[in-house]
Amino acid sequence: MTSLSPGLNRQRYLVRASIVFTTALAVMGLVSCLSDRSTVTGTDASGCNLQLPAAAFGSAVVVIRNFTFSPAQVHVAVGQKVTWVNCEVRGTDSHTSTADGGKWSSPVLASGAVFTTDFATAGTFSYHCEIHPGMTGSVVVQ
Ligand SMILES: [Cu+2]
Repeated sequence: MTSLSPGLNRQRYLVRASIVFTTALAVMGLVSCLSDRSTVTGTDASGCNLQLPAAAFGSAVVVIRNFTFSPAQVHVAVGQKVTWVNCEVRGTDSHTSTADGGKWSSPVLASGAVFTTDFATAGTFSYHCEIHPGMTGSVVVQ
């Protein structure tokens, strides 16, 4: 199929760069979530669904875990897609990715669910989780 995009590589770098701010347990979960994305079926030990749909290929990936969007600010090129992956432990917390200005709104994403949307215009777009308004992030399209 398609090779992973520079956006995905950048995402991996950003997640690794944030390791010092997280607990060892959370890091293990995040790293396995990202590094095993080619897994054909289902779940890793932490319960994250690692199978991304074809529509997500070429995306920058934002992992949702421990009530946090990671990275909190994701940078993409005009026309690129962003995919949010709910990597909370299976059967626990659902989240959404909802633009503050209404530009996009995911359905409620149960743990393991994925949402992809594309960004056709440049700008900085803030978003939040409708269920947990304290969860915020932004997409910078340039
Ligand atoms: Cu949430």
